[in-house]
Amino acid sequence: MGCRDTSSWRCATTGTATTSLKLQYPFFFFRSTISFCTNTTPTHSTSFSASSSRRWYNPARRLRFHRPPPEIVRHWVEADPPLPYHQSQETFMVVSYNILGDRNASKHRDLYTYVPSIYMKWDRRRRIICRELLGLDPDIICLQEVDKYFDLLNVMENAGYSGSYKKRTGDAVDGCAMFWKADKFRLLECETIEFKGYNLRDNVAQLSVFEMSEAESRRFVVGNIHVLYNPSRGDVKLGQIRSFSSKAHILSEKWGSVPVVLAGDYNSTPQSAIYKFVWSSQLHIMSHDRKGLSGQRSCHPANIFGIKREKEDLLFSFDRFFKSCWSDKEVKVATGDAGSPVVEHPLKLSSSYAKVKGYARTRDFNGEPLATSYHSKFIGTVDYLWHSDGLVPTRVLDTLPLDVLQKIGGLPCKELGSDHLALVSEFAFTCNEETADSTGEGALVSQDSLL
Ligand code: KL2
Repeated sequence: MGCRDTSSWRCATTGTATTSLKLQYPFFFFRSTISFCTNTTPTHSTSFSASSSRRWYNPARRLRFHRPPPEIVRHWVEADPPLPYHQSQETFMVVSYNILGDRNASKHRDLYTYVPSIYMKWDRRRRIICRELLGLDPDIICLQEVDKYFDLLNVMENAGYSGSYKKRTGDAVDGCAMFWKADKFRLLECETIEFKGYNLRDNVAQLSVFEMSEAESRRFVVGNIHVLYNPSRGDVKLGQIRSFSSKAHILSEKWGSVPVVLAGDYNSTPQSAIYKFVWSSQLHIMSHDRKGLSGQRSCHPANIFGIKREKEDLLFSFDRFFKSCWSDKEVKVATGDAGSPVVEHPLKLSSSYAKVKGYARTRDFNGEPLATSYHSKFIGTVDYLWHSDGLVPTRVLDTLPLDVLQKIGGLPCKELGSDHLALVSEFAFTCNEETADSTGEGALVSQDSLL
């Protein structure tokens, strides 16, 4: 485990990305790698100690003004304004992004048949991913499939972030990484989960407790998880999410029942029983086909785009006809108790995107994005930003419509560095109604004082 707390210099990325309805990319200056970024109206000057001493090789050629084509510009959607005394002034923006590990990109090349090789190269993808992240100017970033952590840490530290990393156990080379603005938050505690310790495979998760530097009463837990991929092991997925929620709840209670954000790639779709489990906090597993719990199997691009598939996975067709039963061992993995057919978790969670209405072209009937991931064998939603009571999403960065993705043909592409889209939500703290003042201004109540 490696929580590092550093206070490095900040680049001037403040402003544009968070104030506009559209995602406005700032200007970028490239060298061989992104070493710093700035926007048109820097808010403060900084001493670029390491980099400023080096000369540009050819400044005119190196200077790039980056603007994505209009169809892949993502739009901010604002929450219907809640009553002002229900939310606080302090907000923070969280990103959840599966960045497609370099090893996975080469190991599963069959998933990227329509992607030109240059768009698969890590150096290029890293530049695009960092440019997108820094352009968003988020407060907290939760990444999955990170196998070149120090490449990212280098860029993120230069932009004023601190970071932590947890690699998966076993043979895997990737893991979860979290970055946060070092000057805006104090890291009070961080914890990692190795699911292997619970007989729940080699996946991992991170949990951090933050305090806002300028409002010490504002504390919250952020979790970051990459749930097991295997589409037929819904029992393991349930077990991982159950343990993750339980650990997050314990940390939340420890720091004064503080609110929780659980970001990550859950490898389960919004139509699935696992999704239902996350938002309703419980699931009777016996009424569900064990191998279909995650919903991943009905998301082949050919099915979604209405194109006839030449051949279907034989195993999948077989599974569809024969419902898979539950052994005692699988029940125990899912619920934690071989004698209990009900799996439960302790948090009451809502999904940010489902709470903030988007455009019909980008959302399903739940309000979830139609797709957060797209490659040759899958198009659909598996990434989420869940939050507990105590927080409200004030806006989210809408995803892309299916027809736009279909036109692109597959991710990554020229403009997008991963086979997933970054999910982005801004949160405000909700205020206790009795303690809100009569002017309608949110009262700044310490969570501790409410105990
Ligand atoms: O679905 V993912 O991609 O969240 O985007 O999580 C896993 C998959 C990731 C880490 O295990 O690697 C990808 N077929 C397709 N994708 C796979 C496979 C596979 N057999 N195995 C791993 N991944």
